[in-house]
Amino acid sequence: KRKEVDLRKSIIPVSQLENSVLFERESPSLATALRKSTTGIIAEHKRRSPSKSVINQSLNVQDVAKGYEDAGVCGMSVLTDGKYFGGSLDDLLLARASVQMPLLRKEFIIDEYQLVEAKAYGADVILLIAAILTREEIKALSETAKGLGLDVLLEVHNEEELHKSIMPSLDMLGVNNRNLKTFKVSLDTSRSLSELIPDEFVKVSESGISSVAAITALKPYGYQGFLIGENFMKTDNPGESATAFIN
Ligand code: IGP
Repeated sequence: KRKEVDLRKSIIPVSQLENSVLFERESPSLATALRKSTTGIIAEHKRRSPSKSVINQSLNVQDVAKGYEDAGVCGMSVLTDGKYFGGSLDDLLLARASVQMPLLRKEFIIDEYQLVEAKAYGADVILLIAAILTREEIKALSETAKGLGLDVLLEVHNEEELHKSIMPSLDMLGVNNRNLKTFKVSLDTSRSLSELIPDEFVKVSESGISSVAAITALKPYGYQGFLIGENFMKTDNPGESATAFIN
Protein backbone atom coordinates (compact mmCIF):
# COMPACT_ATOMS: atom_id res chain seq x y z
CA LYS A 1 0.00 0.00 0.00
CA ARG A 2 2.85 2.35 0.85
CA LYS A 3 4.39 1.93 -2.63
CA GLU A 4 1.00 2.34 -4.29
CA VAL A 5 0.42 5.61 -2.44
CA ASP A 6 3.94 6.90 -3.21
CA LEU A 7 3.42 6.15 -6.90
CA ARG A 8 0.15 8.06 -7.06
CA LYS A 9 1.66 10.91 -5.05
CA SER A 10 4.37 11.30 -7.66
CA ILE A 11 1.84 11.30 -10.52
CA ILE A 12 -0.78 13.63 -9.02
CA PRO A 13 0.72 16.02 -6.47
CA VAL A 14 -1.35 17.24 -3.51
CA SER A 15 -1.51 20.76 -4.94
CA GLN A 16 -3.28 19.43 -8.03
CA LEU A 17 -5.82 17.48 -5.99
CA GLU A 18 -6.46 20.58 -3.91
CA ASN A 19 -7.29 22.52 -7.06
CA SER A 20 -9.81 19.98 -8.33
CA VAL A 21 -13.49 20.84 -8.64
CA LEU A 22 -14.76 18.37 -6.04
CA PHE A 23 -12.31 19.69 -3.46
CA GLU A 24 -14.50 22.77 -3.05
CA ARG A 25 -17.66 20.78 -2.51
CA GLU A 26 -19.19 20.80 0.97
CA SER A 27 -19.51 17.26 2.30
CA PRO A 28 -22.84 16.16 3.78
CA SER A 29 -22.38 14.43 7.14
CA LEU A 30 -23.06 10.69 7.34
CA ALA A 31 -23.06 10.84 11.15
CA THR A 32 -25.88 13.40 11.05
CA ALA A 33 -27.83 11.33 8.50
CA LEU A 34 -27.51 8.23 10.70
CA ARG A 35 -28.62 10.08 13.84
CA LYS A 36 -31.79 11.24 12.07
CA SER A 37 -32.56 7.90 10.42
CA THR A 38 -34.65 5.05 11.77
CA THR A 39 -33.08 2.50 9.40
CA GLY A 40 -29.42 3.56 9.33
CA ILE A 41 -28.27 1.55 6.33
CA ILE A 42 -24.86 2.23 4.80
CA ALA A 43 -24.77 0.16 1.61
CA GLU A 44 -21.48 -0.93 0.11
CA HIS A 45 -20.14 -1.43 -3.41
CA LYS A 46 -17.75 -4.40 -3.29
CA ARG A 47 -16.85 -6.57 -6.31
CA ARG A 48 -14.79 -9.15 -4.48
CA SER A 49 -13.16 -9.74 -1.12
CA PRO A 50 -10.39 -11.88 0.35
CA SER A 51 -12.96 -13.92 2.27
CA LYS A 52 -15.43 -14.57 -0.57
CA SER A 53 -13.35 -13.98 -3.75
CA VAL A 54 -15.90 -12.96 -6.40
CA ILE A 55 -19.09 -11.31 -5.12
CA ASN A 56 -20.28 -9.48 -8.23
CA GLN A 57 -18.18 -8.42 -11.21
CA SER A 58 -20.95 -7.63 -13.67
CA LEU A 59 -22.61 -4.50 -12.28
CA ASN A 60 -22.01 -0.88 -13.10
CA VAL A 61 -21.05 1.20 -10.05
CA GLN A 62 -23.26 4.11 -11.17
CA ASP A 63 -26.33 1.86 -11.38
CA VAL A 64 -25.52 0.38 -7.97
CA ALA A 65 -25.16 3.87 -6.47
CA LYS A 66 -28.46 5.08 -7.94
CA GLY A 67 -30.21 1.92 -6.80
CA TYR A 68 -28.97 2.42 -3.25
CA GLU A 69 -29.95 6.08 -3.20
CA ASP A 70 -33.43 5.30 -4.57
CA ALA A 71 -33.79 2.66 -1.86
CA GLY A 72 -33.28 5.43 0.70
CA VAL A 73 -30.06 4.33 2.36
CA CYS A 74 -28.21 6.90 4.52
CA GLY A 75 -24.95 6.59 2.67
CA MET A 76 -22.80 4.41 0.45
CA SER A 77 -19.43 2.82 1.03
CA VAL A 78 -17.21 2.44 -2.03
CA LEU A 79 -14.20 0.12 -1.92
CA THR A 80 -11.28 1.86 -3.62
CA ASP A 81 -8.67 -0.81 -2.84
CA GLY A 82 -7.76 -2.64 -6.02
CA LYS A 83 -5.57 -5.47 -4.81
CA TYR A 84 -7.96 -7.23 -2.43
CA PHE A 85 -11.36 -5.81 -3.34
CA GLY A 86 -11.17 -4.98 -7.06
CA GLY A 87 -12.14 -1.36 -6.45
CA SER A 88 -10.65 1.94 -7.62
CA LEU A 89 -10.77 5.68 -7.16
CA ASP A 90 -12.68 5.78 -10.46
CA ASP A 91 -15.47 3.82 -8.75
CA LEU A 92 -15.67 6.56 -6.14
CA LEU A 93 -15.71 9.29 -8.77
CA LEU A 94 -18.43 7.52 -10.80
CA ALA A 95 -20.56 7.01 -7.70
CA ARG A 96 -20.10 10.71 -6.87
CA ALA A 97 -21.28 11.65 -10.35
CA SER A 98 -24.48 9.64 -9.81
CA VAL A 99 -25.73 10.46 -6.31
CA GLN A 100 -25.96 13.16 -3.65
CA MET A 101 -25.88 10.98 -0.52
CA PRO A 102 -22.75 10.79 1.69
CA LEU A 103 -20.03 8.53 0.26
CA LEU A 104 -17.47 6.68 2.33
CA ARG A 105 -14.06 5.92 0.84
CA LYS A 106 -13.45 2.33 1.94
CA GLU A 107 -9.69 1.97 1.93
CA PHE A 108 -6.68 1.04 4.03
CA ILE A 109 -5.69 4.59 4.90
CA ILE A 110 -2.14 5.02 6.14
CA ASP A 111 -1.14 8.39 4.69
CA GLU A 112 -2.61 11.90 4.68
CA TYR A 113 -2.31 11.93 0.89
CA GLN A 114 -5.16 9.39 0.75
CA LEU A 115 -7.38 11.84 2.64
CA VAL A 116 -6.76 14.62 0.15
CA GLU A 117 -7.42 12.08 -2.60
CA ALA A 118 -10.65 10.98 -0.91
CA LYS A 119 -11.91 14.57 -0.87
CA ALA A 120 -10.85 15.22 -4.47
CA TYR A 121 -12.59 12.08 -5.75
CA GLY A 122 -15.84 12.96 -4.02
CA ALA A 123 -15.83 11.19 -0.67
CA ASP A 124 -17.57 12.68 2.38
CA VAL A 125 -16.40 10.15 4.93
CA ILE A 126 -13.18 8.24 5.49
CA LEU A 127 -12.51 4.97 7.26
CA LEU A 128 -9.64 4.54 9.68
CA ILE A 129 -8.83 1.00 10.81
CA ALA A 130 -7.48 0.81 14.36
CA ALA A 131 -5.83 -2.57 13.70
CA ILE A 132 -3.33 -1.05 11.25
CA LEU A 133 -2.69 2.34 12.91
CA THR A 134 -1.08 3.65 16.09
CA ARG A 135 -2.94 6.11 18.33
CA GLU A 136 -0.68 8.89 17.04
CA GLU A 137 -1.50 8.00 13.43
CA ILE A 138 -5.23 7.87 14.19
CA LYS A 139 -4.98 11.31 15.78
CA ALA A 140 -3.03 12.89 12.91
CA LEU A 141 -5.19 11.31 10.18
CA SER A 142 -8.53 12.05 11.85
CA GLU A 143 -7.60 15.66 12.57
CA THR A 144 -6.51 16.18 8.97
CA ALA A 145 -9.76 14.60 7.75
CA LYS A 146 -11.82 16.90 9.98
CA GLY A 147 -9.82 19.83 8.59
CA LEU A 148 -10.92 18.77 5.10
CA GLY A 149 -14.56 18.70 6.21
CA LEU A 150 -14.78 14.92 6.11
CA ASP A 151 -16.54 12.68 8.64
CA VAL A 152 -14.40 10.01 10.28
CA LEU A 153 -15.48 6.41 10.87
CA LEU A 154 -13.02 4.57 13.09
CA GLU A 155 -13.16 0.79 12.90
CA VAL A 156 -12.35 -1.53 15.77
CA HIS A 157 -12.61 -5.24 16.34
CA ASN A 158 -11.79 -5.59 20.04
CA GLU A 159 -11.58 -3.77 23.35
CA GLU A 160 -7.88 -2.99 23.08
CA GLU A 161 -8.32 -1.28 19.68
CA LEU A 162 -11.28 0.66 21.06
CA HIS A 163 -9.38 1.98 24.10
CA LYS A 164 -6.45 2.93 21.93
CA SER A 165 -8.64 4.94 19.55
CA ILE A 166 -11.16 7.00 21.51
CA MET A 167 -10.58 10.70 20.77
CA PRO A 168 -12.71 13.75 19.94
CA SER A 169 -11.72 13.92 16.25
CA LEU A 170 -13.82 10.83 15.44
CA ASP A 171 -17.51 10.97 14.47
CA MET A 172 -18.50 7.31 14.26
CA LEU A 173 -17.22 4.17 15.92
CA GLY A 174 -17.57 1.09 13.74
CA VAL A 175 -17.40 -2.37 15.20
CA ASN A 176 -16.32 -4.86 12.56
CA ASN A 177 -18.03 -8.18 13.13
CA ARG A 178 -15.52 -9.80 10.80
CA ASN A 179 -12.10 -10.57 12.22
CA LEU A 180 -9.74 -9.30 9.48
CA LYS A 181 -7.21 -12.02 10.30
CA THR A 182 -9.47 -15.08 10.41
CA PHE A 183 -12.47 -13.71 8.40
CA LYS A 184 -14.78 -15.21 11.01
CA VAL A 185 -17.99 -13.21 11.49
CA SER A 186 -19.88 -12.84 14.76
CA LEU A 187 -22.47 -10.19 15.63
CA ASP A 188 -21.55 -10.82 19.28
CA THR A 189 -18.57 -8.54 18.61
CA SER A 190 -20.98 -5.61 18.18
CA ARG A 191 -22.98 -6.65 21.22
CA SER A 192 -20.02 -6.96 23.58
CA LEU A 193 -18.23 -3.75 22.55
CA SER A 194 -21.31 -1.50 22.45
CA GLU A 195 -21.31 -0.54 26.13
CA LEU A 196 -17.67 0.55 25.92
CA ILE A 197 -18.36 3.14 23.21
CA PRO A 198 -19.04 6.62 24.64
CA ASP A 199 -22.45 8.09 23.71
CA GLU A 200 -21.09 11.04 21.74
CA PHE A 201 -20.06 8.73 18.89
CA VAL A 202 -22.53 7.24 16.43
CA LYS A 203 -22.24 3.47 16.74
CA VAL A 204 -21.98 1.51 13.50
CA SER A 205 -22.11 -2.27 13.20
CA GLU A 206 -20.12 -3.54 10.21
CA SER A 207 -20.05 -6.81 8.25
CA GLY A 208 -21.98 -10.04 8.22
CA ILE A 209 -25.40 -8.40 8.48
CA SER A 210 -27.80 -10.37 6.31
CA SER A 211 -31.28 -9.79 7.68
CA VAL A 212 -33.58 -7.11 9.05
CA ALA A 213 -33.85 -9.29 12.16
CA ALA A 214 -30.11 -8.87 12.76
CA ILE A 215 -30.51 -5.09 12.67
CA THR A 216 -33.51 -5.17 14.97
CA ALA A 217 -31.47 -7.23 17.41
CA LEU A 218 -28.55 -4.76 17.34
CA LYS A 219 -30.57 -1.56 17.84
CA PRO A 220 -31.11 -2.07 21.61
CA TYR A 221 -27.30 -2.00 21.94
CA GLY A 222 -27.29 1.57 20.67
CA TYR A 223 -26.33 0.98 17.04
CA GLN A 224 -27.61 3.61 14.60
CA GLY A 225 -25.58 2.55 11.55
CA PHE A 226 -25.41 -0.79 9.75
CA LEU A 227 -22.79 -1.31 7.07
CA ILE A 228 -23.90 -3.96 4.60
CA GLY A 229 -21.94 -5.13 1.55
CA GLU A 230 -22.07 -8.72 0.44
CA ASN A 231 -25.72 -9.29 1.28
CA PHE A 232 -26.73 -6.62 -1.26
CA MET A 233 -23.88 -7.04 -3.77
CA LYS A 234 -24.35 -10.77 -4.23
CA THR A 235 -27.74 -10.11 -5.84
CA ASP A 236 -28.44 -8.92 -9.41
CA ASN A 237 -30.04 -5.75 -8.09
CA PRO A 238 -28.35 -4.43 -4.93
CA GLY A 239 -30.64 -1.38 -4.80
CA GLU A 240 -33.71 -3.54 -4.78
CA SER A 241 -32.17 -5.77 -2.12
CA ALA A 242 -31.52 -2.69 0.01
CA THR A 243 -35.13 -1.54 -0.42
CA ALA A 244 -36.27 -4.66 1.38
CA PHE A 245 -34.20 -3.53 4.41
CA ILE A 246 -35.78 -0.10 4.49
CA ASN A 247 -39.48 -0.69 3.95
C1 IGP B 1 -19.27 -4.91 4.67
P1 IGP B 1 -20.26 -7.36 4.49
O1 IGP B 1 -20.02 -8.60 5.28
O2 IGP B 1 -21.67 -6.84 4.66
O3 IGP B 1 -19.91 -7.51 3.05
O4 IGP B 1 -19.28 -6.26 5.10
C2 IGP B 1 -18.10 -4.15 5.30
O5 IGP B 1 -18.31 -4.11 6.68
C3 IGP B 1 -16.75 -4.80 4.96
O6 IGP B 1 -16.57 -4.78 3.59
C4 IGP B 1 -15.56 -4.16 5.66
C5 IGP B 1 -14.27 -3.89 5.13
C6 IGP B 1 -13.54 -3.28 6.17
C7 IGP B 1 -13.66 -4.07 3.90
C8 IGP B 1 -15.55 -3.70 6.93
N1 IGP B 1 -14.33 -3.18 7.25
C9 IGP B 1 -12.21 -2.87 6.01
C10 IGP B 1 -12.34 -3.65 3.75
C11 IGP B 1 -11.63 -3.05 4.78
